[in-house]
Amino acid sequence: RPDPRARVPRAPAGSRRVTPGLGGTPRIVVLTGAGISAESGVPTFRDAGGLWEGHRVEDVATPEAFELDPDTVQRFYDARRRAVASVAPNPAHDALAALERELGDDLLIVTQNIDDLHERAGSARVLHMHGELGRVRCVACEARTEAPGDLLPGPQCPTCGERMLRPDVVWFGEMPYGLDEIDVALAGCEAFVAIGTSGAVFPAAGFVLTASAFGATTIELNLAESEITPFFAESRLGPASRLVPEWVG
Ligand code: BV8
Repeated sequence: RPDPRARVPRAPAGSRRVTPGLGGTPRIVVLTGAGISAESGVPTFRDAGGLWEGHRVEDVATPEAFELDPDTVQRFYDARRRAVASVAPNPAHDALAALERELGDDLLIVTQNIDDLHERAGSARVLHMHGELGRVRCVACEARTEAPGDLLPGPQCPTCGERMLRPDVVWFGEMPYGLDEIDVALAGCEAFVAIGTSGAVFPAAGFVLTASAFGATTIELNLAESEITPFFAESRLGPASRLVPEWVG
């Protein structure tokens, strides 16, 4: 397992880098993972034993898999898109939306999840670093648009008309979205809170070390100990639907 410390830029003691011109950075950065959606009925990667519809995520969530067997990958994401449409946000999503109504831009939610449960709970400032099930990207013209429904039948790109749409999600080996904005937020925040993530996937797994290197306090809310529990100042164990409303207070 890679040591996350190996990937974290060392912050000079006492430095708090804030890029000028980006205005105020959020006071609180929340990182959510599959665990925050578990009680809504969206299976997590780890609890499903890493298997989705009988596939290992690493075997279908890669550009190579899409190259080799696009129909299986499209079917995998069409099934997940339909499943997410039939579930609802839980009290953990609702509590974060209430917190945003109170804090506004002082709160940034960075989510690894590709579902839209934060938005459906009312959160507006959500950075989907691994993309979104509800959006597609055209392989021909790179346009990113709303998903027109299932991709297996091969619908046309609304921008260029080509029938080369793929899910707008970040696969293993692809560059996550928003890393510059996340980097600035981690350097300037006062608190970093991770909710329902195993810390198994990078670069998200290293965010706690960056935030604490810049002096933020760090809290983990998780059902069980994770790979990154040791790097948090505080770790609270329990279901997100109870821990998050308690933390928001
Ligand atoms: C990249 C979208 C280059 C698709 C996803 C060594 C070092 C560094 C990197 C690597 C390395 N080896 C390989 C890599 C690269 C790789 C990686 O990290 N691989 C892993 C397997 C080692 N990373 C990448 O490829 C990333 N890109 O590195 O680009 C780069 C380099 C440097 C800097 C920048 C870029 C891209 C990774 C994105 C992959 N796409 N999703 C899709 O969803 O289909 S990742 C996918 O898996 C999810 O999005 C999520 O991020 C991850 C699963 O993690 P979790 O969300 O944490 O979910 P999990 O099931 O694991 O855990 C659930 C947790 O919830 C548990 O802790 C459980 O206890 C808890 N829980 C359960 N129920 C509850 C609960 N908690 C509270 N309440 C409950 N009720």
